[in-house]
Amino acid sequence: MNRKYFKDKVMIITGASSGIGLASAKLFASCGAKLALAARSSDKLAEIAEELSSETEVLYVRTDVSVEADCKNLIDKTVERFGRIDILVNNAGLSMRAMFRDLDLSVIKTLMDVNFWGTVYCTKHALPWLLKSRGSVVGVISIAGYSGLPGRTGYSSSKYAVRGFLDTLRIEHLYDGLHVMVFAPGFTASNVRNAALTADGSPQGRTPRDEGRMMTAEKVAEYLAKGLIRRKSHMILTPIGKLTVLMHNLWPSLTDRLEFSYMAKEPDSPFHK
Ligand code: NJP
Repeated sequence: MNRKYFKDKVMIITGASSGIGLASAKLFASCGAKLALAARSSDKLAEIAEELSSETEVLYVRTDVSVEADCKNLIDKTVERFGRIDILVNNAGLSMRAMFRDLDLSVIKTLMDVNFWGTVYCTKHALPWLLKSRGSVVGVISIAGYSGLPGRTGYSSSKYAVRGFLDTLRIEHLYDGLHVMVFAPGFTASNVRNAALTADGSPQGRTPRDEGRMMTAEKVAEYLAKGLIRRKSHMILTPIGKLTVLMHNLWPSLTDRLEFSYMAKEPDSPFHK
């Protein structure tokens, strides 16, 4: 990987307090990027910024991406500090686990607010700066943004929506030098399943899957770096993720049946409640 590519680039990472965002912050700090880190947990961000400040310049901004004013503030503070923006990684995200029939609709609203609107707000306010720098905007979506994931209606909808938004933005700016990447990790070990909302909107508080068998967040961050350097439009990670997307496109009905049986076998599956 050409680590020099990131030297002195000004990079915003949302959801930088944990998982993929945190691993990315560490990787890009080691490459010399100037970082603006965002999340709601400002205490965690303060610790991370302190740790990374031996390697690079780091700003952290407490941000709830579901609040437009917070996203605007994040962009304003970044420009105030660094004078430009080269890369925006819309990574902050929230998942869920429940059947739609049992679901309080506020859960879907919350997921759309964080995953979709959070990406739209940050992108809207950063766009003039990204156009100026001919920079990159990334949306971290999911395989569930290509193929419906049962028990995750709100999650799949929000990630499909981000894909539609960014794929369209890319075409609008095809000849303006803007790089737009839709980035879909597969199952990655992180806090996402602990934080996932259940039918009534309370966090699940545990993971039903074996996190030890998943891709690491550090590996995902490496792929993110490669995608940025090559200015790729789409990246889909993990063999099962690639296979799912391919099969969904070629044999959608068969893939529905396979997904049903795969997810029905998940421990404590909401299918059986
Ligand atoms: O999850 P986790 P990941 N405003 O829970 C932040 C996608 N993905 O690293 O606010 C601002 O460790 C939260 O910070 P805090 C996934 O959908 C994952 O796995 O302090 N920030 C934390 O930093 C998501 O888009 C897998 O609680 C908010 C971060 O988001 C991205 O990868 C598979 C926020 C979540 O860190 C990173 O998730 C896949 C808000 N309102 C896609 N709400 C996977 N892990 O298997 C949350 O395909 N955050």
